[in-house]
Amino acid sequence: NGLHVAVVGATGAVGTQMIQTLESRDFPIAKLTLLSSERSAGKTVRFKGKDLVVEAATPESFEGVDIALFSAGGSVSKELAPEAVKHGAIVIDNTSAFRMDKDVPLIVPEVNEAELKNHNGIIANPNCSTIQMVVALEPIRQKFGLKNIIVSTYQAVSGAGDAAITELKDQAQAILEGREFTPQVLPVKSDKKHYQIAFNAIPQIDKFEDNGFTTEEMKMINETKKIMTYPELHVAATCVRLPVVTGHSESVYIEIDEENVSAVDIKELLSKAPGVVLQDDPSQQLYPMPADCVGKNDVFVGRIRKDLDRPTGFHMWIVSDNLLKGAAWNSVQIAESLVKLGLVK
Ligand code: 11C
Repeated sequence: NGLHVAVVGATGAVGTQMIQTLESRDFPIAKLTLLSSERSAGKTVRFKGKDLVVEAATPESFEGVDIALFSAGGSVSKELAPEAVKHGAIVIDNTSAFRMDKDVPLIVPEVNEAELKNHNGIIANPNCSTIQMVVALEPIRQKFGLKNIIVSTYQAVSGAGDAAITELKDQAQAILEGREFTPQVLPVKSDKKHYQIAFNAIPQIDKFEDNGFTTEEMKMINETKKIMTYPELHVAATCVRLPVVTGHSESVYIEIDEENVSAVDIKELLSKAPGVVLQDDPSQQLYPMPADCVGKNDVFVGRIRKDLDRPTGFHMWIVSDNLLKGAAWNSVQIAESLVKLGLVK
């Protein structure tokens, strides 16, 4: 009894978390197929006390699969997600390959779960930094209206994959031991220059676009508007990479529609919001930090305060495990929603 689930990118930073999340949520699985590139095929991964062998992904791998979770990079998704759908699977894609396609729902269950019923085989999982922000801001939009978001991010290296984690650790060690090193991965492996990440902050995540924003910043802008079905919303983002392994943080300034709303009103609202944990007590120095959020599925919010000059302006600090709510947990949560809504055959 249960579903045939496939994980594509099973050995990567997100794929590993997807498998652990499927296990910890006790998702109803009859068969789990683990897929990867040729390079990682043959490795074994433990699931529910058994070692499963990872196979190289081909179009035929999806025969009989009900749900396929993809996190092996955009080009793999572009090539194999349509094949998986042809073979009858519903694809939950964690890459940016299909996110802005009109007929692909871009889902954060706390915000727009109902849109799952419009899917045509592929469902997109948003970018990690977008997800945690919309989970915190959608309840505010619903209750008080929202017209402006200005966000600066403090993003962990695991967002850039295992090679970036290794680079941070190796560099930190080299610096402490007084050894030379050559940055090779961050900010973007395929870009012209690479910079030190250990003991540094890099204001570039993904490549630059012609408008001066990076692709990561444009993802936050465009995906937020799509998820909230709110094209006129003003969103501006500055995305920065920090020497943190896991847990993205965001300093967010918003302007709401209603006047006469207090910081206490926002705190009360968020204390009951789905997927949100309020950690906000300056008298106790209580606020979210990435080190406390690792391994947790929630979005943590604190430092909520009213702007000193603008009556509709508020500031806050939003932190979440980028590999879980930002990726693996949101994808598995989408799968749980599909089952709950009776959308899986
Ligand atoms: C990062 N947000 O932290 C990126 C990683 O579109 O799913 C996720 C990229 C994506 O580097």
